[in-house]
Parts: sequence; C-alpha cells; structure tokens
Amino acid sequence: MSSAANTIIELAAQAGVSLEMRGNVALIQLCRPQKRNALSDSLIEALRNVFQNLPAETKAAVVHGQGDHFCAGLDLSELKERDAAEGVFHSRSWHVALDAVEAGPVPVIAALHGAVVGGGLELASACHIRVADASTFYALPEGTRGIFVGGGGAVRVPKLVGAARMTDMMLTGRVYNAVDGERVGFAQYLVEEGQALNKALELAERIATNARMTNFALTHVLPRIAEQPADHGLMTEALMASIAQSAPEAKARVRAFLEGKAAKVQKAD
Ligand code: 1HE
Repeated sequence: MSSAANTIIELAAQAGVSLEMRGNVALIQLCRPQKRNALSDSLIEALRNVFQNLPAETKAAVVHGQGDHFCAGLDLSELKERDAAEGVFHSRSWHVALDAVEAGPVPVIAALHGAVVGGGLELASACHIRVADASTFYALPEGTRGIFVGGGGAVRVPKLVGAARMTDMMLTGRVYNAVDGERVGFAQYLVEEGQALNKALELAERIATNARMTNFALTHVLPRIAEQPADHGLMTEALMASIAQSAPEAKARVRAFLEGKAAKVQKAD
C-alpha cells in the first residue's frame, strides 16, 4: 500500500472504519459499537475513502459491524437543521460513498447481524451479496421519524424486495426478521447466529479465485444490462460475452474442464 493510502486507512480507523487484509480479501469493519455503528458524516467519508483506496491485491471485500448490530443507520444526533441545498448535498455525499462500495473494483459481501436499519440497510443494499445470521432484522424507520431515505435506498431497496414492500416498511414501520428477510430477498444466505462473517469470508475467498473479468462483468456490467431496454441489454450481453471469452484466462479455464482438470458442477444439497 502507498503511504498516502496508509494515511487514509489510519484516518478511517479514527472515524470508525477499520480495514484488515485476509490474503486478498479486504475485511472492512464498522467500529462504533457504542452507537450501534450509526453512520456519522465522518464514518461515511471514511467508508468512501477505504473503498476508493483498497490495496491493489484486493480481489473481494467483506463489510461487517462490531458489537451486537450491523448498523443502526444515520447518526440521528447529527440530523440538524439543514436547508434544502444542504440536505441535497448531504444525501449526495452518501451516494458517492455507497457508489464507491457498489461500483468499486471488487465484489463486496455484507455480513449481517442484529439491526440492519435505515442507512444500515442502504449500505447493505449497496453490497453485491448479503449473508444474514439468525439475529438479523431489517427496517426503514425513516418513515416513523418523519424523514426519507437519502443514501440510495429508494433505488437499491426496491431492486431487492420490490417497491411495494419498501412502501409498506416505511409507511407502517414493519420490521422483517431474518427468516422472512431472506425469503423476500434482503439476503441471499441465512446462517446460524454468529456465523455470518465466517460464511461471508468463505464466499469472498471463493469469489477471489474467479477470473477478474467475470467479477467485473457481474458487478459493473450486469447491473447496467438489467436497467437497459431488452434489445440494448441483449447487445451489451453479446459484447460482454465476447470480451469475457476472449480472455486467455477464460480459454485456460474452459480447456482445463475439457481435459478433466477442473471441478464439475455438483448437485445442490
Ligand atoms: C444511535 C443510533 C442512531 C443507536 N443514531 N445514535 N436509525 C434509527 O432510527 C434506529 C435507531 N436505533 C435503534 O432503534 C436502536 O438503537 C437499535 C435497534 C439499533 C439498537 O438497540 P439497542 O437497545 O441495542 O441500543 P440503544 O440502547 O438503543 O443504543 C445504544 C446507544 O446508541 C444509545 O446512545 P447512548 O448515548 O444512550 O448510549 C443510542 O442513542 C445510540 N444510537 N442508534 C445515533 N441511529 C441517508 S438517510 C438514512 C436515514 C436513516 O438511517 S434514519 C434511521 C435511523
């Protein structure tokens, strides 16, 4: 890591975001357990800086929270009087930070437990995979606090669970437990209490072995294809497919399978 990047990581740690490398997996922790990892402005800035300065060897990342909860959302103690312009800029600063998570260089997995609420759910939604343990619960208390989502939730949450469920959560204060949360699409994996981080690391280590172009296609190209009109999407898919299969690494991987040297797809349990 460059010395400038080192300084950024040290400053991020002071703001409540730590970075630790486990091989080529970056483990990023929200470290404000006394405030249930509430997202202060400085913590949001730190998150952006960490994701924009991941060590060059990083192939996948895991985000998790210290203490009993993943994240209690916006730090409400900072919710002061803002005029309309300040409010817009504040929301946009979250957008930049969470875009750095979603559109950064590597796939990101959220390991969830306890509260995943408000801005915490917006952060989880910016990750590519969510692993929840049995203690996880999801809510958008913005509705009952008289405010609105501002960290990308209006765009990302409906993609996971649909606009109707998000509307219900915000109008009624509905809370989803871990089982129902996985059923409706908040998380792709549900594991025993205390096991989310282990499972997320296991997935990250596997993802880190993928061809780089595959991970890029899935985190940067597929989301755009999903937003395109079908005929544009099919064209983008054809271009991406051609680029991916022309890479020497793809050719080597296919050859390895044909020569019986690569794993077969196994039946699911
Ligand atoms: C906080 C925050 C916070 C806790 N901002 N300080 N988010 C919310 O509306 C959720 C608010 N939090 C809660 O509902 C609960 O704290 C939890 C369910 C997450 C956890 O409960 P619990 O019993 O484990 O902790 P606690 O006793 O409520 O909180 C411990 C301390 O953290 C306490 O401070 P203390 O000084 O009295 O010890 C709390 O005040 C503090 N704390 N959550 C500030 N969020 C871009 S827009 C996004 C908009 C939103 O995210 S709105 C949703 C905000």
